[in-house]
Amino acid sequence: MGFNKLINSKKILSLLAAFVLFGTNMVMAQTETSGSALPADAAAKAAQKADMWMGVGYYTLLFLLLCVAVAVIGKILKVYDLTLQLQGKKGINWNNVIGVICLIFMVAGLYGAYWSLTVQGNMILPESASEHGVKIDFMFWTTTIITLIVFFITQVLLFGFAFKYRGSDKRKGYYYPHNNTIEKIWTVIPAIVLTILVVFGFFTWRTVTNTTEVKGDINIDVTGHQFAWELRYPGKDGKLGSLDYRLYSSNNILGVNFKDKNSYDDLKADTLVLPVNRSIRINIHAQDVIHSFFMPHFRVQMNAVPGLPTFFKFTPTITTADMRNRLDNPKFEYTLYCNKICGGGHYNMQKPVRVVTEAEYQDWISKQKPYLSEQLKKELKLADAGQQKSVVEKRLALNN
Ligand SMILES: [Cu+2]
Repeated sequence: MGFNKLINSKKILSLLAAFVLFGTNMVMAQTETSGSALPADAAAKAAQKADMWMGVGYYTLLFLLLCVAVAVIGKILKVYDLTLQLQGKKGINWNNVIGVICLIFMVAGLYGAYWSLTVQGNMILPESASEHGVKIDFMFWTTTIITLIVFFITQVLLFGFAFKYRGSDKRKGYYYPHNNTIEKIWTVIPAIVLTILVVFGFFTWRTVTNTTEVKGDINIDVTGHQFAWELRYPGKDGKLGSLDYRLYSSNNILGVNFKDKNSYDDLKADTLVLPVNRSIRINIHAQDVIHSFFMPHFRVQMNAVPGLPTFFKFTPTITTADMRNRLDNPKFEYTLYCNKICGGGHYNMQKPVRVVTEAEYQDWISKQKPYLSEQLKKELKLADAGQQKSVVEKRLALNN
């Protein structure tokens, strides 16, 4: 192969592209670590990230090396085969070689699948901590078991047949191009199974999301922006004031509309605290790009779309303390994540979630600060905080 031909080869070019890509990633990871002003925590995180990319690069190179080794062994066998033939001996039986490789591949592949299921399967989420999550888990396991059975049968048939009916001088291949009955069977059966799974999923999703407003619902507003979640709880009236993005300011980052008197006692919170066994309605907003409200332990996920408020209703069933006991992990915390890759700080868009008893919840909520802060009152040209509520209300109305 001439040099020009080598350079023109698509394989060589894609290999080079892969090297360049990994090289850039490693360099980027390293420049991030080299920042000296980073706090210890961030530096540790950056180092971890660099390690991860080094790991990816290492395994990719190892894989490429393995490919080269296999190719070299193949060439050596080919030369050996040709030498045998030159000496007038019977060459290597390639049908047997390929047949055995198929069997090895099947055993190694099935073991790989088993390993993945047992080792990585251990990292799966614990039991659902919400009422509807049990239904979603049931659907998940039904799909997993059906696909596992199909996977096992098809892989064994595929590689087993390739081995059993490998080329041989003793028999001749039977030309069998088409059979309508077989075509019908392998079209109709998967179609029925998939339809059942899809309809099952459709009805499960319907029962999860087709909810009506109930009086006892706890309404919580969650707003996503790059890169944090903001929480707003209703005050004693149990109602949240409306939002208007045009009212946004540095002191009113949610753009709460203070013309709406329901907003006066709204509360600000740092942690999403939920009372157990109560129906929770999360109203989901976004201020810049699409985020996604994701609480995997509760099997809750809903996109946060700018200009289009969404909501998710669910009932948490296991308190944080209870879950810690069940998992035998005193440090366990439920977490709220963003599940849309919304920008550079996406990975850090998290909030702790605590599920507590009703009494603990009442105690916690009584300690939360009002959203209508002193600065905000000044900004809205309101009188001192000591004023009577009725006066505040009048002035609010005037100033809006
Ligand atoms: Cu996000």
